Amino acid sequence: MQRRFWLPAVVTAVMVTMGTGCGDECVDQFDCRTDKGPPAAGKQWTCNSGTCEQRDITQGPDAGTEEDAGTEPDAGEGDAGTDPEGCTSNATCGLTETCNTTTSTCEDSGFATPVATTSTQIQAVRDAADGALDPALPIEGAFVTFIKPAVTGSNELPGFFVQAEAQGPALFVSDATALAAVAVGDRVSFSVSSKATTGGLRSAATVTGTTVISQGHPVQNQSTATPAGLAVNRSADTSDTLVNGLDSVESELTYLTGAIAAAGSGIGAGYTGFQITTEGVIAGTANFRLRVPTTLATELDLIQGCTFTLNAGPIWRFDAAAQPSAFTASELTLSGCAAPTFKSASATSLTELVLSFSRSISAASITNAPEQFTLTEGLTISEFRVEGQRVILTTSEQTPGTTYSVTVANTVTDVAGGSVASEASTQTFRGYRTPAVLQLTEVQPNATGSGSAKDLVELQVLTAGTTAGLILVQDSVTANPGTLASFPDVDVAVGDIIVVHLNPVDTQENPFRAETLTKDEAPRSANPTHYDTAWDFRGIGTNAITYSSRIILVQDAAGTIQDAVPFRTTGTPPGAFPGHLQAIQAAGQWLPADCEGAPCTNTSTPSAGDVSASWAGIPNNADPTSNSVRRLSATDTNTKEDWAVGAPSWGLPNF
Ligand SMILES: [Ca+2]
Ligand SMILES: [Ca+2]
Ligand SMILES: [Ca+2]
Repeated sequence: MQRRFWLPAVVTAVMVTMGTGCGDECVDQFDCRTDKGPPAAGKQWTCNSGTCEQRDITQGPDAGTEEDAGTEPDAGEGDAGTDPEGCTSNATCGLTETCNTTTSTCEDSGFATPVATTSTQIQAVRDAADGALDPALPIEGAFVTFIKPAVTGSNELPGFFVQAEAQGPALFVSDATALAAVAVGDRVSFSVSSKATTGGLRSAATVTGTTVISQGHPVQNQSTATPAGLAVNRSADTSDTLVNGLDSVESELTYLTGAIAAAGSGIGAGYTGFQITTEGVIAGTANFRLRVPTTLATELDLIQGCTFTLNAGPIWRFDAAAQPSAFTASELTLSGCAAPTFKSASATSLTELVLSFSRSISAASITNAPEQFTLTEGLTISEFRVEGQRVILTTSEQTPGTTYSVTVANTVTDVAGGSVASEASTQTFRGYRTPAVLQLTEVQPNATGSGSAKDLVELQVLTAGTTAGLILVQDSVTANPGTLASFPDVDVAVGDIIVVHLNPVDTQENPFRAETLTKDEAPRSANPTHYDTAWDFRGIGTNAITYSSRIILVQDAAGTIQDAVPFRTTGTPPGAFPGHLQAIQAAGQWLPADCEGAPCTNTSTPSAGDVSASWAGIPNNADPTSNSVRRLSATDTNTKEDWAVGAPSWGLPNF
């Protein structure tokens, strides 16, 4: 149970506009409190037919989380107040009634101010000029319809919405003290001492004397439900009502069903907006968007094409744009989103398998993981967890390199209830293998000619394993072109040599054949660019080395650099070169670690170029017989002394 406050301060403030009926002791509970003092513990004053009575304070759960709110089977038949089977809480009575739990009957709440008067009071605040209100304007007996929480990344004030009648008017209250005292379903009174308008939305910025009169009213029920709440189904309303008529529906509690008509876009820091279509608004428009915290859009994986139901949310606004809003998953129901597809499976350790899907997966849909994820070769599952679009399975111990398959049952669904498409439910993966560790040994950066003359990079295997996930990079992965090659899944042994062919001849008549099974799988006799003593891999598309001053590096799937070398030509390196050099120095991959205590730049002493290996002198239009830049010894000192230009040895050890 969270916060239940009874704030006694207000009574005089709200008394201002009310008088006591002739001959009666009271017209409402405030009279009683003023005349007779505070009620006994656990009691509250009510004014019953002009007489003050103390009654038990209703302690029902908040409406909306009440298990039987709105679905109470016997609260729907006609007059809930005279239901022979009786009420169980205020949530099963009419809005202006309370449940007498002693007699199980709904009774008039005894609060004298008619809801129409409360609406007039709300309208008076909406109509007031911005700024301090003197005297403060009372609002008596309004219902708290919705609480707007603080949202990560947004500096908008949290607050709550009040309303007395389904057709409004409504008001947002951003006073923090009042917010701490109320819950959805409360009937409250307070005085508004300052009013603000932000982005067109009117709010009570400061209120005093917040009093909770009664609690647990079924305010979030639809206005046509029994018992009736304040949420109006506006699915058939047109933009004349919802957008052009925004002043008349702003902040009101709304039920809305429709479709997400476009991808999400920014709609204020921390929020994502989606153009929507409904029965009444048939074309998407930027002035009519469903607004949700970005974290909720991610949690629900909201995408174009989903059908949504906003169960009860306020109509927020920004100037002329109407923004029906939801803040938690319980407020928004999704269906009809594109079915999730099972994209891939890969082992990340001998006992862990990661499955990737196109949409966020519902953890609740996984009720029996061993039956819903079936594995071949006797592999079993002991645990699972869901992280957005990934499902991580704990498996029995895999055999490294063995090919397995995993099939996902169509009972596994995304967060909107869509089944994993059955036609794409099986993926293969190989038992986990240690990633190989590679060292750069030889580079030809200047093979700009035609025919078979292409840039080459040679590497040697320091630690056996798979080359899957390794990448060859120029400068950094975020540079252009950045990644020169993504290595295939090949099991390599210590000492193996790999030759990466960048932008190779690769036509339909003469396709480049990368090797994944053996080093002479594509023999030189039939593939003249290949080396039978090395694994021949290819680069990405036409990516190749830019022959100026550049970093060449190899890194693993986790982003850890395995080896890196800064190469320079003559002349001043490109402006970005020192930054890339500093990055590999910081990663412990190059020495000196700095330039005499300062970052290495093109003007430092020594300069960035001075500490780099030189590949100057390599001829233009080089071919595989031309001089290359090569590592000189097996000892990697991470300095320029490790490298020199000279005769090539492609596919063979350098020394
Ligand atoms: Ca080969
Ligand atoms: Ca190195
Ligand atoms: Ca070599």
